Amino acid sequence: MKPSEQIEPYKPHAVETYWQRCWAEAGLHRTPEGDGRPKFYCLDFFPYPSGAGLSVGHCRNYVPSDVISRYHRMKGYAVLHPMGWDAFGLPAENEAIDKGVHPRDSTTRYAANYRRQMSLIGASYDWEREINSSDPGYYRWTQWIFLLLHRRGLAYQALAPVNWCEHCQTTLANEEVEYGTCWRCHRPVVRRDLRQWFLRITAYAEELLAETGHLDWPEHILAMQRGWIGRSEGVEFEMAVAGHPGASFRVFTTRPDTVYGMTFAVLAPEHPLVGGITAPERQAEVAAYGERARCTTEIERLSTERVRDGVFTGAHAINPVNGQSVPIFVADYVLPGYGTGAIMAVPAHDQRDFQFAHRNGLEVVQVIHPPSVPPASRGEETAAYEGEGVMANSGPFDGQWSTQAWQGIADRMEQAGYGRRIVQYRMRDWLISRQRYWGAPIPIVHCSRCGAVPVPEEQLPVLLPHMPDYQPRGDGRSPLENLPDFVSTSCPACGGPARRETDTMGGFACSSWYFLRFADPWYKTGPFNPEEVRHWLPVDLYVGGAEHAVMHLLYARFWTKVLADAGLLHFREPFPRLRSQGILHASDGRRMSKSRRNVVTPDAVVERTGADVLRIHLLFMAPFDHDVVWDEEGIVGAQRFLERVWRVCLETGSWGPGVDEDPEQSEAATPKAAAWLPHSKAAPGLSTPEMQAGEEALQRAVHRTIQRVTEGIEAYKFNTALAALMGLTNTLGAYADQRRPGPGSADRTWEWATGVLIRLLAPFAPHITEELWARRGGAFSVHQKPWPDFDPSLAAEQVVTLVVQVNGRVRERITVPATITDEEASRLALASERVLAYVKGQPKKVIVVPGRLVSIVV
Ligand code: ANZ
Ligand code: ZN
Repeated sequence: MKPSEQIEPYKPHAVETYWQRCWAEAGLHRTPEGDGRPKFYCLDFFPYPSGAGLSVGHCRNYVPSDVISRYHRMKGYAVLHPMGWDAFGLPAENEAIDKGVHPRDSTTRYAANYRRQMSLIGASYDWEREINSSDPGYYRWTQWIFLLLHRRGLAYQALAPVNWCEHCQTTLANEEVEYGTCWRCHRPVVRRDLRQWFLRITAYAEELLAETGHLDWPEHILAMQRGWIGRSEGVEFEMAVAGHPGASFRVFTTRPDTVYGMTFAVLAPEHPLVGGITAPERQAEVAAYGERARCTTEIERLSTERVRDGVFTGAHAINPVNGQSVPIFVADYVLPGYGTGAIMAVPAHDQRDFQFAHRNGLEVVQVIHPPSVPPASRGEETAAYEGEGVMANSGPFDGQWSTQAWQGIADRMEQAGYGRRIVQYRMRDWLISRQRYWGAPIPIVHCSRCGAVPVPEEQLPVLLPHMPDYQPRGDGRSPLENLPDFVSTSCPACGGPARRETDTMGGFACSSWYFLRFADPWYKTGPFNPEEVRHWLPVDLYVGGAEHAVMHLLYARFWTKVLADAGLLHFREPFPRLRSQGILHASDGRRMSKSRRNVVTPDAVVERTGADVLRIHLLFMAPFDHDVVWDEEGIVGAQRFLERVWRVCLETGSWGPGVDEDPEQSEAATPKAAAWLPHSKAAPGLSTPEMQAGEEALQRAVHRTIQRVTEGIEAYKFNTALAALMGLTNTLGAYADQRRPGPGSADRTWEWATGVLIRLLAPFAPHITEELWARRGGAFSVHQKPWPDFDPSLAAEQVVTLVVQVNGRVRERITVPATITDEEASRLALASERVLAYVKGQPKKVIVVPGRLVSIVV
């Protein structure tokens, strides 16, 4: 398409600032009250506002969720698209310490900056519902839910070996330990025995796991949740310690079928029985080993790369199925927090046991072998055989298939009364207390007479006192301990002197229920307004990254189930549908991070190209869920596309005045309407059969585009939706070049087609489309116009049958798309085997009559 000099160039910045102001003034993104329309709740993960601000990586989340929200508004839904700040917690506090500011000030400032940036990229949040989890009006309800959990026996205090980050001076939940390191500072986490608050998420393990089968979530996130919950079916049985009357320990195994192959047993170094059964001369060695294990991260302990070492206790255990006695070792590959913290070791069938046996010269007895391979003679194995097979060396079970023996041995253990089948979950209870300042205080008072007493509801919130100096104390206790006025209080039960709990809740508490608050953030009499929650929840679409797969997403599901069991919610899964965007790496292929100086901010890009171009670029560069590298050069493609749209839609101006006016007059009077005149090929008012055919083709192209864009958005395939819009823009350009709408007889098809283009593009590029809509005389706002419908029969790909002649004789008929080019038609005709039988070598001539015939002369 030739550029029209008459059209004023597209100036994104002026357009974008202008319309952003109009939208804000008109309250365009305010959530509609219940008005009979179906609701659509589109939610982004709760962001923690960081000082670095948003990068274009974050925009890969916020732009698609904005497209979805805008699309649903045009589809006639009442849309709730809110935003708020996960302001409490370790990330915010650590950053504030680094910068020497108070987290209250920094999170307020950073949140304002996030909001500015989100508006800059045209995100259509309902800012009236903005929430901040560090507001007392919010966290009083976080505390309220804690008390509800406490009342229901789901919050408890216990002394347990817990994850401790020396650098962050706090305990961490298991979910916050990544490969043995702290999720915030990435330093190794150690184990410490501390009295902590736990939430009994394990009580919901079974449901949390089962429900993953009904969630419309990305498969890899479901797999991570399932793996984390970690269900194992097995048998727990008791083993007596020889020579220690009354001493026994239980082991958990998923392979009771291998019990006759047990050649030793292993206790975790932390196992309570270790001290009691260790022979006196071995005590020192065993204690030293335990000390070393304590400093080893869990991931190292489990690593298959590691040398399996351990120490002999000097004691023996009795295998209950055959009465054999086996040596008891202490080794760190057995973890204290899983199963019973003790195992029966079967080196022939468990690789870790095999490695251990090899290193310590222990016996290997094979009890299962593949049918075709007889049991190896002792000591000849090179690796554990972990599969099924035929039983051997197993007394009455010899010759059985191992899965049958599994059941038989489990039955026998249960009948004899020393064992039972159990289901074991890998997930542990959620450690919620933190020895840090920046969080919601745990609403508990400790009384020497009454114990841990919940703060009465009417006394909530337990305010987090302002502390200019809030740094960790260095002794593992919360800085709130420094405030005698906070600590000393009276017992709500007996009125006697008491101490307040000084631990705060980990930040994941706040994000476990925020999605309920958005339904009515002004509600004063409870954490959420039951009526509004009934209307808006559950969330229809949740959008966010995979990094929260086993933290936030698991916790929020847990709290939802507890609230449902308390009769407060009508659903048990908060996010039935989740979509997860791929990661956007910096152009150096690494994660964008301030320390690497490779962060691209939306501000910088918007400054250069405008927000709509950034949006299109982000959506078009890769499928939504693919990881991708930021490519600044590719952005010119998006820029050219929008410039083309601009020209195509303004070229005729046929919606404005002048459409029905005398062409001579309108040229002078309305510059907009004059724009198409220089290219006009058709005589005014003339309508030839070719023109009609062109119109029909355009109509079909438009219907096809509506279908593709609609389906693209619904399937989160924004790039293919955009490809369809680019195609339509080109079609329109070609149409305009070939044939101008006849002045005086307005080309209604053209008007309609360009109007549809603007509406279809509106969710993707909200500013330019608003401007084009207005310039063409459309009423504010294009975002409130209905989404175009398509006619499936018109959207269907048109096909035609071409007759293929060779030297004037019909040899073949081929069915091709109606829009096929002449080159493509002749290529297809010449590719046909039937045709090739008559065409040897280069044909002399190929003539194509579009829609009818390919004539080949040889
Ligand atoms: C004997 C055995 C023989 C085992 C065999 C496996 C294969 P999952 O599937 O993850 O639940 N185990 C039990 N408690 C453990 C602990 N605290 N620390 C480390 N390992 C522990 O794993 C269950 C298996 O892991 C159990 O079954 C046990 O080893 C080991 F051919 O018992 B098995
Ligand atoms: Zn840390």
